[in-house]
Amino acid sequence: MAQTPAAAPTAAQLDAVKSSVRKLLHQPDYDDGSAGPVLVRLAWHAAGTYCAETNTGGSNGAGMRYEAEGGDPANAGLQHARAFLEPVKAAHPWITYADLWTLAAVTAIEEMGGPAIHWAGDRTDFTDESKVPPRGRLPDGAQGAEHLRFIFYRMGFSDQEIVALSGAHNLGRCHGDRSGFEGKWVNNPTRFSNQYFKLLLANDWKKKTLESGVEQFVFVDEDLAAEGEEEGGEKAAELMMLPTDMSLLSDKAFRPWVERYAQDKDLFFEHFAKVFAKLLELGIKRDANGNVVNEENVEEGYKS
Ligand code: ZEM
Repeated sequence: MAQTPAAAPTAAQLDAVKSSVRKLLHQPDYDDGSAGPVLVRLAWHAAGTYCAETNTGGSNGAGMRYEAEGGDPANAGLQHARAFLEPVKAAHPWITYADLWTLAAVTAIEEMGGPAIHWAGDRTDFTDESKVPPRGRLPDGAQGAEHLRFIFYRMGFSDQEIVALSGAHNLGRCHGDRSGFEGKWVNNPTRFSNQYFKLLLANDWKKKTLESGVEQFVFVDEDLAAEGEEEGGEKAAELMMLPTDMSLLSDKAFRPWVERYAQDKDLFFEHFAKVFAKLLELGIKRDANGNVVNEENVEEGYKS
């Protein structure tokens, strides 16, 4: 049986969930002090399995609760995001995990200074592993533009949308024990901005091979390095880019969007809000009232 709450939630119930999410964002002992970035990544990886051709994967189901999806090496570290949200789920048991994960991401982005993002609910949770999408559908940061198109065209995104979505790397960091890559893209990784695009263009990124053999691109901010010398300054001042991030610079169709988003924060916010809302709707089919239509990849929904 699907988890079927008795009725569609009221606006007040949704506000209560958002308020609970806001309260847990401040995490002084975790990473850069915020649960926000990893919550955003959780929603992205939940949705980013979508395949338009087969209409499989997508933000419905919350399949990462199961080993088949949650244990995918591509999802390493996202158990922290799920654990942060457990008390919210306990306090608001009516909401499905699939709705909670996506709502938490838009709440976090807004709270970190980003744009308001349209969100609609009514997602349902899988009750077993049978509908979990196959592994291997998420992007590999070690690759380039061709790979990005292969992955994101499968979901139905355009070149412009790929660049806008990549701007999420304003947030958070890479963890050696999760992805193999190390470090953050921007100096203030808990503040949503277009800094990622500015840094991509402004700096002379140099290839660096980590001890593990993983290759990424780095830039050392000399001023910050001098300031922080006593506390191991060089590392604190080092920013990074993935090979896929660098491909946005070298690709003829991607680069103009990097330039526009670097110059125009408002345009980036507008485009990001639109494309992130689209991401969260992948795999969700709605009727004229906005209610989810039950399909193969969907459990029975709210009874409204
Ligand atoms: Zn990310 N991402 N991502 N991304 N991502 C990481 C971290 C974060 C790629 C990727 O390989 C990686 C999008 C697109 C792409 C976030 C959001 C979004 C990390 C580091 C890697 C390796 C993971 C770790 O070690 O913890 C690739 C190749 C992408 C293709 C373009 C999109 C789209 C995103 C949202 C819209 C966020 C917020 C993080 C930071 C997570 C954290 O824990 O701090």
